[in-house]
Amino acid sequence: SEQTHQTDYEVLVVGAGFSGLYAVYRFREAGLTVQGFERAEDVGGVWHWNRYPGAKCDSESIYYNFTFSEDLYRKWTWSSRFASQKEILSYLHFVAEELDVKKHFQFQREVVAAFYDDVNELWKVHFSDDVTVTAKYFIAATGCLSKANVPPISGIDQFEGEWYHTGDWPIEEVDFKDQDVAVIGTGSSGVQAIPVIAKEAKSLTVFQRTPQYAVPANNYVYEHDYIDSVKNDRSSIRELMYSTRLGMPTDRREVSALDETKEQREAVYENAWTKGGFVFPTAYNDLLISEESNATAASFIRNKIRSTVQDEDVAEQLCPEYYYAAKRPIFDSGYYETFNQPHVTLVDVKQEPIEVLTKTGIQTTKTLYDFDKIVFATGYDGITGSLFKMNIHGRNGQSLQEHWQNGEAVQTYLGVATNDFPNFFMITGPQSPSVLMNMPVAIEQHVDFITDLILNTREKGSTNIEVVQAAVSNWSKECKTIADYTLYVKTDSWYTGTNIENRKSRFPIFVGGFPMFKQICDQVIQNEFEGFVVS
Ligand code: NA7
Repeated sequence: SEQTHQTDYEVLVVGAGFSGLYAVYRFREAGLTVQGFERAEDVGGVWHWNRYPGAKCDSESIYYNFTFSEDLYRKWTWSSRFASQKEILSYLHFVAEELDVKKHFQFQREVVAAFYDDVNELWKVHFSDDVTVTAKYFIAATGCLSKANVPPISGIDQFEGEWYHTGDWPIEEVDFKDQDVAVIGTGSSGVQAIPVIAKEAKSLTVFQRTPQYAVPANNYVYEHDYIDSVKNDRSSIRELMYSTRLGMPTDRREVSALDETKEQREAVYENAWTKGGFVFPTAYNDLLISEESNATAASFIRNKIRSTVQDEDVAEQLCPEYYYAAKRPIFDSGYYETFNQPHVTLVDVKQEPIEVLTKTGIQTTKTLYDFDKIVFATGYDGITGSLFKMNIHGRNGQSLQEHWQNGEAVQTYLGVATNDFPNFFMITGPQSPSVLMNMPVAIEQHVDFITDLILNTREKGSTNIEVVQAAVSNWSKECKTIADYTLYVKTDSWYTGTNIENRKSRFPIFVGGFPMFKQICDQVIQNEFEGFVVS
């Protein structure tokens, strides 16, 4: 591509979500020249794109925010326990404003390729508009869920109605009134959208591939007094967040489900069901380790489904079999009840696969369904998809895809860097604990770590940072060793990447929990950033 413009920055950050905003702020405060780039027209990251009806966060809002600044924490007021997409997006606009970082971003600039220049020891980053920018440090603040997965169903172009992906939702409101609507996919996004769309649509047909366990979110409006006390308590809330596995407090009990009687378990699950959110999957400490423990939670939820859904056949079709919470746990607001409404139909695509999209709708092996609108709630090419999309090339022109064998052999050090990609850093990267926890906490820690690393290197009189191959393979082994104890690796999900057709299973996540991860990182810092070399 023609080089029409060239600017040098010390740090180039891609993404203007939680990660990018905080990264740009921290790097600037550290005295580095930094430039951010974002493909959307404004800040927000996933919260900019995920405007589908019912979109909400599953982390409690008082924890789903930055806690590094007293001022910032005090100035923002959350309305309810689980904030809507709209409210979170407003929060991120507020953050950008308060930290005064928007001026460091260029919007509607998408990275199409990036190359490490061995000779000049810098990154050359190419954008979709043919512009190339050079920088010393190249930071991917691109998140884990930014490459939408629209399944390769033929005939999409033929369909004459409107279709949408939940992660790429139009800015203009979509009207479902008097419409025949299809939703394909029943993950967190589908389960949030389905009850809301059902309220508006003339008819709703849900295409389900794998039935899911959904537990009530139990959202409620915060009381003023509560919010006031929270604001006065930032430092202890932050400490609590930093000291829990999920990066936010739950009622996690350090007890095996098998150590209690059936009656005790029922009471525990019933209580967790009422409280809602992450209380349920953390009710016992071995739900993701012991198949037997897991089965107790799974059967409790199946019983709830059977007692909620009136039509017995539909109830059975909605009952999942996989290990509970080994896919991302789902929290709902009236999901199963929706199937009691006469205008809502469930289609099991394992029994009745989708063959093709026609002009008027969806043709399965059994029926042609006509629709005005089709919603793809089909998820993402998670974790590695957002990185591969940038076509990053390290030493000797090797692409990240080649380096990680298309995502099947991901190797990083602490989720932050990989060998042969000098001065390239990832926030919430593969093999970090981020996707299994409350993201903003992980983000603060990752960005702080990278900033310290850069400053430390500078103190040593250098700017070049690389990770040692041995550190990378050790970390990857450690991640795998812990993961192999869990049920995650035995379950198809976007964690394992098997939600994408023809992808072999992998599990690039550190499952030791956040406190252990942070302790390891702090030790690395104390040991003068061991595992990194400065040249
Ligand atoms: P998810 O959780 O990956 O869910 C995607 C859903 O789409 C899931 O039910 C899939 O079934 C289904 N799917 C995917 N491809 C197809 C095809 N080809 N045909 C039919 N159904 C399909 O994505 P979400 O957006 O809901 O949630 C992503 C994360 O956002 C979530 O985990 C939270 O962290 C927030 P499957 O189960 O793979 O059989």
